[in-house]
Amino acid sequence: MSVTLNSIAKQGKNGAAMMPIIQGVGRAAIEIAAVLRGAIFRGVLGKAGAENVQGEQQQLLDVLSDEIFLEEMRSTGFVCAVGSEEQEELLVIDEYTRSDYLVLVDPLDGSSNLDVDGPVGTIFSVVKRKTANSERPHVSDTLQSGQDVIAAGYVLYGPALMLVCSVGAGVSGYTFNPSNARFELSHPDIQIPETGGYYSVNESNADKWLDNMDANLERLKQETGLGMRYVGAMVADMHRTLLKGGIFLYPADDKNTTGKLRLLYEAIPMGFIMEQAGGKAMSRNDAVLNIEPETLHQRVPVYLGSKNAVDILFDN
Ligand code: P6P
Repeated sequence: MSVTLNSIAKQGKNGAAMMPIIQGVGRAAIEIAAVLRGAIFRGVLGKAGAENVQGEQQQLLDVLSDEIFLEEMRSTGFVCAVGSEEQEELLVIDEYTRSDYLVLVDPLDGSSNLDVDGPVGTIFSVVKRKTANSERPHVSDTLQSGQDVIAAGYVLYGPALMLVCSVGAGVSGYTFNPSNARFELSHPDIQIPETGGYYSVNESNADKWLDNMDANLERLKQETGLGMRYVGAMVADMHRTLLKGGIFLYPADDKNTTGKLRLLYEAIPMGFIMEQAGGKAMSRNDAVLNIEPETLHQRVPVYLGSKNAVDILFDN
C-alpha cells in the first residue's frame, strides 16, 4: 500500500491541521502541470502583456497558475487569505474569513524558463493568523518570521511532478504517480548531504555583488572544489541542492541592493525546508528564519545549503 499525502496527518503536532491544505497544493499542482504540458497548443505561452507588482513581465501562465492555486486554497475551507507574488494586495477568501490559516505563494516560480521547456515550480508556506477569527484577515497576518511558519514546501514541474514539504517534523518528498493519479511518498526524511554537490548562482552578476560575496564565493570554490550547476529557477536549483548537497545563493547586487528573491514566498519557505533537512539558510547577516518581515513583497539576499558550505561562504 503506497504512502500518500494523507500520511502528513500523522507528522508532528501540525500534520493533521496542515494535511487538507497540502492536499489542496497537490490538487493545484496536478492542474497546473496539465496546463503546462499543453500550453503551447493553447497559445498560453508568452507574456500576459502586464507587469506584476515586482515590475516583472507577467507570463500568461503566471496568471493562470495563480488562479488555479487560489481556487484550490479556497476549496480547502481552512484558508482565510492568500499572499501571492502575482497579486499586489492580500487576497482575502470571503467565504472563509473566519478560518485560521493564511498561505503565501509564488504560483509559478521561474516562469521565464517556460518558453524553453525548462523546469519551473510553485513555492508555498502556511502561517496561522494573528488577528481574531471574527476580524477580516489583514496583510499584517502574513508578516511573520520563519520561526512562526506552520508548514512550507514546493512543487517541482520537472520530468516527474514532485511535491516536497514539511510540517516541522522533517522533510518528505512525494512524486505524482500517473497510474493512480496520486502523489506517493518517494523521498522519505530528506537530509541534505554534508559535503559534495554543487554551488549554484548566476555568476554573471559577480562583479556587481555586494557584501564581498565575489571574494567569499572564490574562497568557497577554492576550499571545496564544488562544481557549478544553475537552472535559473529557484525550485529546481534548491531541489538539486537538497538532494546532492552544496549551496544555492542569490546575493544582493548594485542593481538589486536588497536582493532579488522574495522573503515571504521564496526565502522563508525554502529556508524552512533547508533547516528541516539539516541544512542552513542565511540572508545578509542572520538566519533567513529570524528576519521579521516588513512588507508582503520584500526582497532579501539568500544563501541556502549544507552547513559546511554556508559556513565557509560566511567564513564562520
Ligand atoms: P536570474 C526566477 O525569476 C527567480 O525568481 C528564481 O526562480 C530564480 O532563482 C531567479 O529568479 C533567477 O534569477 O537573475 O538568475 O535570472
